[in-house]
Amino acid sequence: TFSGTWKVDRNDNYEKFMEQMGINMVKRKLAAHDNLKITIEQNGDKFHVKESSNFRTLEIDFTLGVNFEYSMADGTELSGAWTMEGDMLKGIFTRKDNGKTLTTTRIVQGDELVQSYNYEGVDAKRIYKRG
Ligand code: MYR
Repeated sequence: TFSGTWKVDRNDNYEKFMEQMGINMVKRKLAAHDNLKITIEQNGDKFHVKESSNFRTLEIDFTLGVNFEYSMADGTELSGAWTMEGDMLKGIFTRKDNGKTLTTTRIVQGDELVQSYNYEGVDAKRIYKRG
């Protein structure tokens, strides 16, 4: 289950990913140490996510398979949906500014939540621990 509070512990290739996303160096440096914390509440196919970081706090509601809008911390707007594939959450989002696709997955592995990202050929991960 994804429910619970998760604090980012480490990143893998996240700066390269942000660079591919077009995020400038100053923002990348800040974002690499954003102290991101997410609290996930899952009820069937409905999710409530509280996100907090050095940049902001926000709450997101979504239903599996149903499109919703999400603004990244730098203001880039995405539209897309999460679906469940086995034990994995899979998100396919489209950037509103350029139409390009960002894919992301979440899976619980042991006591960690692993979120992977792909954008235009660059893969990254953020790994969270329960907190
Ligand atoms: C959620 O489930 O937490 C809300 C929806 C998340 C949408 C997709 C996340 C992509 C975030 C990309 C951040 C990349 C920064 C370069």
